[in-house]
Amino acid sequence: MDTIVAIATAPGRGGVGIVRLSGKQSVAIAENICGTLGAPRFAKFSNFRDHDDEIIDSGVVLFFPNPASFTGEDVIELQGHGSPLVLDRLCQRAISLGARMARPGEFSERAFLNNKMDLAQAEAVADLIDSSTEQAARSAMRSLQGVFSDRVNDLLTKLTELRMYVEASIDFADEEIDFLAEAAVDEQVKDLLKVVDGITSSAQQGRLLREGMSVVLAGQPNAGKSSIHNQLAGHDAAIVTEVAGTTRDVLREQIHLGGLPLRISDTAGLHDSTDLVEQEGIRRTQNEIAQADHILLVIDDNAGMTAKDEQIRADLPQHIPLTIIRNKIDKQSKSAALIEEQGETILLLSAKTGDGMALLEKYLCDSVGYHPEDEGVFIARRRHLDALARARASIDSGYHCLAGMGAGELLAEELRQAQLALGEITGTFTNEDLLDKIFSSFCIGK
Ligand SMILES: Nc1nc2c(ncn2[C@@H]2O[C@H](COP(=O)(O)OP(=O)(O)O)[C@@H](O)[C@H]2O)c(=O)[nH]1
Ligand SMILES: [Mg+2]
Repeated sequence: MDTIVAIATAPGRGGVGIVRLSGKQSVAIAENICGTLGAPRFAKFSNFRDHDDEIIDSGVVLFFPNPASFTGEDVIELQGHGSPLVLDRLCQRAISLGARMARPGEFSERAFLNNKMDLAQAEAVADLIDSSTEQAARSAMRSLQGVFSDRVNDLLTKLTELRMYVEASIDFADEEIDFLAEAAVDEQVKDLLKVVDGITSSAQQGRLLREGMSVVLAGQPNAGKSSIHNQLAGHDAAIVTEVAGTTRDVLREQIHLGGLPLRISDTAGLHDSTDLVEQEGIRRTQNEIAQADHILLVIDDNAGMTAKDEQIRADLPQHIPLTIIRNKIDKQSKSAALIEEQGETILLLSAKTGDGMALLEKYLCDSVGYHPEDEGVFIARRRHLDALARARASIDSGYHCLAGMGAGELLAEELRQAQLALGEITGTFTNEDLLDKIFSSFCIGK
């Protein structure tokens, strides 16, 4: 394995900047730059020198001998001043001494390969760094500490025990006693399903915390889209006037609802415009809508659902969940409400008075199944949920093999498939492609 080097601190200027080295040659390279190193894990003040002895920077050098380091290899940290130029020079110096530039996520990948953490934990490091709400950061920390992995591993243990029992029973198939029926195996399989469902529901919350949802406000000019946008954002982000066609650019705000990251986009009103600028705004609106998780179609409650509104709705992508907002209820002194009509959700509110905004916020959380009060949620990704779903499908079909035909062999095979799927979460079973895909999405230096 090569010795790798990268700037570990965020790009840009800062009080302190850190260059990190990992690998067999780290110590030799660091000694070349700093002179003698201090005791392991003790800070030592040093000058960082170039090949001609010129001082590049001065700061603290730290040595973490293997295996007690982040990567499990010899790790050196050079903590200097946070100047991108100085940090670059230090990296170049390390490279001239035999290191090579680290690939994105390579430090974390080595930590995984050296069993310092499992795959879900390595991913949690990236998610902790990227988290956009306090709740997301907390749940990333829980995954990092192994809460998610422990639950998956407990399930794996149960699965393995049951599979061993089932396989042993198959070998004794000729005996008088039917072992598969004896030990209430079907009860145990059902129990496994319950455990998978429990983990899945926590993981779903975790994925929501990580990815959030994007909501786009669409509708006719003057329906009150920008007013609702501003209410959600909590400040006057968009210009509101009674002039139709005020909003042309797509305006995006990142907010959160009880920890759920929410990207809201205010857009140009949809209608036939001859104005060149507005036409471009409408084109951009359509792009924005196509990428949304949820569309809020805003209409004027006083005018009701007009033919134009119907036309707009018909033109929207049908696969994206849509909710109708009947705005401006203050004009007729109506109260805010959430109603279901012919399988459609309609929200009555007033962006002017703010009446019904809390209802909208709660509704958005509910619509994706987010429960802000959930304790113990751990961060999770789409690929984890996918693995959980495959594990569940295998266990479920194993259950039917047993219940329907008493087919122990098939149950054992399905349990094995479930084990493989679950193993992908923690990285017990992975392939190089998956690892590449995961770690290459990390930043350099991570
Ligand atoms: N009475 C009342 N007026 C509103 C409400 N929401 C927006 N308006 C007014 O409707 C006009 C258009 O609002 P705006 O948010 O710019 O609509 P947009 O074109 O859809 O973005 C402005 O004059 C707003 O003050 C509401 O809930 N009640
Ligand atoms: Mg507007």
